[in-house]
Amino acid sequence: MQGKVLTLTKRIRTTPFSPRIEKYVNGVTVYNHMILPTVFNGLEEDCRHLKTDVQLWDVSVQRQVEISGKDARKLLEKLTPRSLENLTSEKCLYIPMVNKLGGMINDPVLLKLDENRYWISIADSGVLLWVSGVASGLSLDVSVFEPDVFPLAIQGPKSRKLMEKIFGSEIRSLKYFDFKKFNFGSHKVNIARTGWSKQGGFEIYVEGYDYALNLWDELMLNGRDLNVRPGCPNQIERIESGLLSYGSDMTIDNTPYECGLGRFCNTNLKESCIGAAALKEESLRGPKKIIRSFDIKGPRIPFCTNSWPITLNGNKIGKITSGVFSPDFDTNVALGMIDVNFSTQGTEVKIEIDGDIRTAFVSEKPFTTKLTPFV
Ligand code: THG
Repeated sequence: MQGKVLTLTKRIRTTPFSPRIEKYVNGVTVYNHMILPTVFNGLEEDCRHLKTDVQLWDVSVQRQVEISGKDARKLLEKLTPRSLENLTSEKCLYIPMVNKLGGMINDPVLLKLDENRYWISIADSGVLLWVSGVASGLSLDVSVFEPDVFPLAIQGPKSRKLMEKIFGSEIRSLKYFDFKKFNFGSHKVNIARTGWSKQGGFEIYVEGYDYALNLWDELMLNGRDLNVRPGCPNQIERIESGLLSYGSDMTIDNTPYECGLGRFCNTNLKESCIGAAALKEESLRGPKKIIRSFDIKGPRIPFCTNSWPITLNGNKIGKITSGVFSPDFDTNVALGMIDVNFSTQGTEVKIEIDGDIRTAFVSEKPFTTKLTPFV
């Protein structure tokens, strides 16, 4: 279906920033029933620019599911195996959410707005229905809904300089995974030091349509000398960095341990969260398969839209779930799920790409370059 036109309907939502990016965007996908740009000037050029300058990303697709009310905290404790003990207001927390079998429901970022009010900033799956269902089943006193919030990510080594121009020097004291309210004119906006790249950056939780375009324009204007451009999560950069994509690299059939997210599961302490028993068992037994990075040798691979078998001596031992050519590492970088028995650093395997057999090597670490620090 490559190259076909995607018919827009009411079910595929645009965002407040759509009018500003329409002209520049060269590819889009659908994520949480909403448009997400995937390419501007080509994946490789977008990646180079992200690593050297600063980009504005319309990541409105990172929908917020708000949980508010007297039992909000109680519900959250059920929803994630991660300990929320040290969660304070103005802190973001990456929280796996699982079902009773320990299967991943989603891997959102949690924000505590106040004691009885939380946002979960979700990846692509039906969290609103899941959370509403759990709340109803437990007869909890909460409301669960998707507020009109549209995250705008400012990513890249020059992102801090750009943010400082608009929000003042206080932005410099914001630590990784913290958030805080800043003024934009008469508006108060939540800004976090987060984002789906490893190049450094921020996410602005834009509320409603009122000031969205004005904020976009201010960022573009103030970023002229920093070579700011519209951008989007970049497949090359995120695969190199080992950032996992729910629905691609992991699904409801995978546990957090299989996804390398075991460090976010405190199942010894949390016996009452959904999936606790299954996760505890898995933590003792150890997962049978695990996500790893891969270096796939040979010429440039095609873009991985489905998955490619990983084999050893003709036996299937896993699958590649995302892969792309990386100009910086001058090789094909990939993520995939592999039998733990063959998951150690440097293990040689074969990958079948549409009938073509390639040699690949397992890597226990992401592909990391020396990052350009914030300017
Ligand atoms: N930001 C916000 N919402 C999001 C994403 C985001 N929703 C969708 C998706 N991304 C959720 N998934 C992730 C996956 C990885 C990270 C954040 C959200 C991430 N991981 C870091 C890492 O892997 O190095 C840090 C994890 C940690 O140690 O806490 O940032 O990007 N708002």
